[in-house]
Amino acid sequence: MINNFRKLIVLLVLTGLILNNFTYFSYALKDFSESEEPLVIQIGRASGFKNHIVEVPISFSNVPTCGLDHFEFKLKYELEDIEIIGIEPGDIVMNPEKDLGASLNYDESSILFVFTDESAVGKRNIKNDGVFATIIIRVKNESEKFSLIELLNQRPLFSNYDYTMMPFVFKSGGVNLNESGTDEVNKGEISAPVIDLFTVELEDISARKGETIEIPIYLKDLPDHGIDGLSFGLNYDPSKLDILSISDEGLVSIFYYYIFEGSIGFNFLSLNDKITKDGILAFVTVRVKEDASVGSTQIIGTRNSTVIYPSPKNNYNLNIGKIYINPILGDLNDDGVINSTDYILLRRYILGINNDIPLENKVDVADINGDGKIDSTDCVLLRKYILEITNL
Ligand SMILES: [Ca+2]
Ligand SMILES: [Ca+2]
Repeated sequence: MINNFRKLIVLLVLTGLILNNFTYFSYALKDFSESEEPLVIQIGRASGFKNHIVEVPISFSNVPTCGLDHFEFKLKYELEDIEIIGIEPGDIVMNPEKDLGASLNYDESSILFVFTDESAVGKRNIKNDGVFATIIIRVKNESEKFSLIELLNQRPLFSNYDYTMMPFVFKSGGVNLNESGTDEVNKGEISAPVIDLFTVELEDISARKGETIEIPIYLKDLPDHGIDGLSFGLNYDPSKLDILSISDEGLVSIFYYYIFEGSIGFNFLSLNDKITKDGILAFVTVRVKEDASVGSTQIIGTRNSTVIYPSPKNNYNLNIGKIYINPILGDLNDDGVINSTDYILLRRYILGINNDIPLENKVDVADINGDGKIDSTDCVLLRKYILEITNL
């Protein structure tokens, strides 16, 4: 009897839950149908000449009465025309520091916005029409063009608290690149960048073929409040260089990297303490291949993505250097080995018999004792080396 009574209670509770959920769901649907027009996301327009700082607001209208609990959308912009340097949260976002995030992806030249009501009980749902966020932009180019900012169609979603998807419409905007602004809000102004950029830098370096060198990656001009992480990539020519190892200098608590056919990807995170002091972030140990051609080889930097809100100052320049590949000392004909042919070339060169050293900068290969002159002393030293009497 008691058991049956318990079963009845369980059944009643379950029925209650199901009915309750069902009612809740219907309510959401009712709410949804009440809003006749879909949510409209209007990307604003601005005008500016080169180096002007302009503002493009993203405004919401027809916000559903049930409110927006979480949403995400990605906008595409023209990387060669404009530079996105910051985000200002709009009035309709109650606690932007907690609920709003924005990041830039340089590979696809997009900006991603994510809003999640972190109260988790719907307290900060967006219920009003108005400006959601303003994009702060520096005009990079001058042309007759209107540089478009529009939805990048990768599954944007707008949801209410009950996971009901809201219908929406995006209206694109952008920046007119050859006009000074007319209306007050979007008038372009020449001003210093809003964000202090810090610098990630690799200096130019020179190395001989076959030589192994350590290239430092510097952090420069870090902001006083520090940075908590960054990610970037380096592309190099794998026919000329081998990456042997990468070591961090202990500035960061989490350090990831990968090396894959001509590119290195870095990811740094500082979990507890931010990095506040300039210094060497890491060393890349590179071996210049013996058969690499003489000349400079560039290391090209790529920035994959950067969070620009809520930590907008994690934005940086990436100054990437070159490696000048010098020939091997004593290898006058640049064939990768030092032998009697090189000696003969040097001897004939000194005697003025011929000028067959094929390299532009002869001092690089022929000045064996490094005194800046090519003379009989170098000849003697090279001969001793070939006879295995001395090292170079
Ligand atoms: Ca040679
Ligand atoms: Ca010399």
